[in-house]
Amino acid sequence: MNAMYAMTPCTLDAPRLARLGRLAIELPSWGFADTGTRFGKFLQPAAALTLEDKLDDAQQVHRLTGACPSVAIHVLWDLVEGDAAPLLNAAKTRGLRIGSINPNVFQDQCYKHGSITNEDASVRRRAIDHLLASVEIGRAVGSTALAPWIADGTNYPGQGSIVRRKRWIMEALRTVHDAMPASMQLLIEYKPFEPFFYHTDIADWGMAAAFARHAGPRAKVLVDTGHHLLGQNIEHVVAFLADESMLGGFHFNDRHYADDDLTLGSIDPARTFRIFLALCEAERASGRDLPIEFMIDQSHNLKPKVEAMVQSVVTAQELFAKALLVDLDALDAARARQDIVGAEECLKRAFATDVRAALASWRVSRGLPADPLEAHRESGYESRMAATRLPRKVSAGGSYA
Ligand code: PSV
Ligand code: MN
Repeated sequence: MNAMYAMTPCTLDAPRLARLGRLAIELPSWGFADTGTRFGKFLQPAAALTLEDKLDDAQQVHRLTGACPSVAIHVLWDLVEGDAAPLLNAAKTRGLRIGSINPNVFQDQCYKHGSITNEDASVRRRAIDHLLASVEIGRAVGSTALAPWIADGTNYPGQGSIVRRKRWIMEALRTVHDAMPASMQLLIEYKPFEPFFYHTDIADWGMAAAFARHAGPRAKVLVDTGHHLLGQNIEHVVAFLADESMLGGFHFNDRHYADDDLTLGSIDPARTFRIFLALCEAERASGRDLPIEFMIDQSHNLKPKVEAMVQSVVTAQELFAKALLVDLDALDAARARQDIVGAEECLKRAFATDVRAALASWRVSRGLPADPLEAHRESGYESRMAATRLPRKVSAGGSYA
């Protein structure tokens, strides 16, 4: 082989495995419940009905992978505003932590024309009050992140004053930021379209970063990997935000067209690998693990939900492991000599390395199943849950025929 391309072998050594072991992935409560498309729901007998069911499912994923100690919750879907003690207890008894609190200012009828951007001051007030109530839930359960998705936007040119709406968002997010305990971060999520189709008030990472900067020092950007226009270079966004100390977290999923909520890495594993590589480079530059929340945001209509989550976690670990394998010194040396092919080969070599056997032994060394997906199937969890949940669903009026 040409000496120029002779690189050190790709091995997952102890520091790399240690870093992998510190990758904690948060599960979304809503990913375990029956959900659908805008055309209908395909129900699953084993899907969760209650918050307790969702936490049971999250516990199963954590038991199998050892990587998912926290669960993101959605206010209104999981609990109403107010007493959060039952939520805290339900998580604790299962050895889990409540992670990000996702307020809900998009489903109530009053938000038809916007929440914190509504022309009606009483609706704006109601939305802010809900965000503040969500902060209180977070405080009560010891959550470290409030993750509001502001779905506001318009469908037609002229429908709203983009500037007035921008200013209302700035005001609202600053109010929320200032109400948060010091231990909490405000993660601002962006999305270019849906549910509105002409303009979205927080359409991209640049707007989210501007809103975050205005809100205060504990406000950062949340990158949902499904929330980009086709062709967006997501790893560039990630590298840029990380270097600006503005990257607060991820909502991981994959997509082919829009916000498809598909299993991480199912469509384009190379992109997820490059996103992880951007993080590895940022971590090397800063000399420490970045304080980022890695969260899954996926809602599966067709795949069994627990399986899809296990698959996503295992895929995240595999792709992070591959990114950790990139020889960053060799990469930098190739860049220094302006060797484009050499640099690209550093990436290709790591991405092509099959890490599955190494990860299987790593899992076993940590007392975990070598193959979490296989262990899940062998456990019979899915059919046990179907047996206990289906009758409850049918008696609640669900139709599974
Ligand atoms: C919106 O598409 C979103 O990504 C937000 O994060 C919501 O909280 C979540 O999906 C709901 O499924
Ligand atoms: Mn999301």
